[in-house]
Amino acid sequence: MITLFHHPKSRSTRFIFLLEELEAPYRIQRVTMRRSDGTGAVDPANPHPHGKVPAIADDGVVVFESPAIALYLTDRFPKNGLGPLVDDPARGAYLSWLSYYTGVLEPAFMSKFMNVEVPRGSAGWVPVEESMAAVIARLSAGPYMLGERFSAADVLYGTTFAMFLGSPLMPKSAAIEDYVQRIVTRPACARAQALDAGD
Ligand SMILES: N[C@@H](CCC(=O)N[C@@H](CS)C(=O)NCC(=O)O)C(=O)O
Repeated sequence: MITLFHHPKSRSTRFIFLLEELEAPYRIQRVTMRRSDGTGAVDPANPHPHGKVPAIADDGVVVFESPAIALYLTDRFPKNGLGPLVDDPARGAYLSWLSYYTGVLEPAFMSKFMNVEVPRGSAGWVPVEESMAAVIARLSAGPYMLGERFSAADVLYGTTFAMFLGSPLMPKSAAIEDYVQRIVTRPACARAQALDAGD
């Protein structure tokens, strides 16, 4: 049984979406967290080393950081094919785009938000316009990050883009708008929204 350490309307909401897609056995444990307005506090029940969400526990095995959690869950619950397994040729793209999500895409958005120029050649990420161009190129080859196949990577990318649509941080793109529609109209996403605050 998976325990999801969750705070409403945060990065952990998308893991309710993923767990619903996987049809995995899980329970939600609501935790407090520090908020950007200075309110809130780390919850001692949360096993994440910085008190962030998401984190999961699987019969005592703790996993934190979104790409690691996505990979762990899709390996652990393969029934619905939400992540290519180790012998699948699509595994390489899957690992790459999962890692890219927190290694490049999120820092790219954060740099723009903070109005900080990305130091080329030393930073491990790139400006958001360059990052989004790579994602859009990827999506021109198929409806999902892995081409024809919906995966946990789309849960991360689709929910993030849904949040940034219309924001000045986000380059305008019809391809991204269409992609967001494909992801957020999935029944599991609606179930996650309903479960988000009222578990
Ligand atoms: N790199 C982490 C980021 C997690 C994260 O920053 N989550 C926010 C909520 S959306 C949080 O827990 N903030 C509270 C804090 O920073 O203490 C991941 O992708 O899982």
